[in-house]
Amino acid sequence: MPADAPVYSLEGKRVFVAGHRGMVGAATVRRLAREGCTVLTAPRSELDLIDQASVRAWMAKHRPDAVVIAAAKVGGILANDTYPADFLYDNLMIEANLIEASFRNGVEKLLFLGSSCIYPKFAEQPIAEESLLTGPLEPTNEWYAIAKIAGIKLCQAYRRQHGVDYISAMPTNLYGPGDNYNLQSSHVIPALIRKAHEAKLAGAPSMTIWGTGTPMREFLHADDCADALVHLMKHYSGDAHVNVGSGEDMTIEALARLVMEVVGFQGALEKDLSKPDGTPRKLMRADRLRAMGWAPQIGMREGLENAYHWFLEHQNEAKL
Ligand code: GFB
Repeated sequence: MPADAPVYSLEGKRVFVAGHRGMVGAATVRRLAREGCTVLTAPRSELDLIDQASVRAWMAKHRPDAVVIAAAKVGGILANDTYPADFLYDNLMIEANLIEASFRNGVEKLLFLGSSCIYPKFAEQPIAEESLLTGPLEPTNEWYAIAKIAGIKLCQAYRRQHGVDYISAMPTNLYGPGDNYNLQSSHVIPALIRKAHEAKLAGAPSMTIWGTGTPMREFLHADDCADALVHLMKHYSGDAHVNVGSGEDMTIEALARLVMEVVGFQGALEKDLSKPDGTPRKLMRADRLRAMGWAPQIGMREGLENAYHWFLEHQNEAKL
């Protein structure tokens, strides 16, 4: 079968997006609008993903045909390093409850979302999917990584034991509309956008980045990620997880200078060496997804301009 042959049609299906209010979930809901399917979402008041009984009851009542697990407890390097119990427990519960209740209620297609941090700290770059579990993890986010690795394994286990079509995608560092702009819990791109913006408004002489600025990171806009997830739902059925990335990375310092350009802040760059660098690099191989006919459409400058515009439009909503 050609790598890009359709394996599942979303037309007319009821697709539950868990985590629809998050950056990836919201982007996935937007992207699914083009697929002729009915998108189901549930507010926290109606569905507590940490509670097994709540998830089982909701799934039995609504019985979706397909599920996208975009719900997770997420955060940047400092949040992961500060709240290990929350990142491990919450993510284990969310994925276990959703995958088991999906099977219990006959869900025919499920996509589980992991992260590039599942790979060993010093994995050979670019990182192939086969690198999983071949070396020690990055200590600052091993808790989140172990939870996400367990999610991959749980999907594989249900596929092998029960023959269900549950797949896993491993996105790289994501950014875009709906991102978290709280400087303590956010990822690097929203943090740098906010810092550059506030430094510009204040006429500050400089802005500060965490760490040495030498680590390298790959980035993908949330709308590109959502497009890749829908592509995988339609074209992929296998027990191996699939990397979802742009295939290009840059140093944090180069990123900071690009953000300063986009925001229009001309000050100096200071470095707070008391903050962790984390893993030195985590560029992923993209050939498996490319072979299925998918490639990203949003470049870094266009993506950063889009993210900054969203930040300016939603400053009162963004988690500041
Ligand atoms: O995006 P980030 O928090 O997560 O940090 P990771 C990326 C790099 O940017 C690190 C540096 O080397 C940070 O030290 N950095 C510089 C900053 N300035 C800042 C800043 O103001 N804020 C932040 N947050 N970083 C995460 C994992 O690792 O990757 C998560 O902890 C998840 O679990 C996510 O997997 C995708 O890329 O280091």
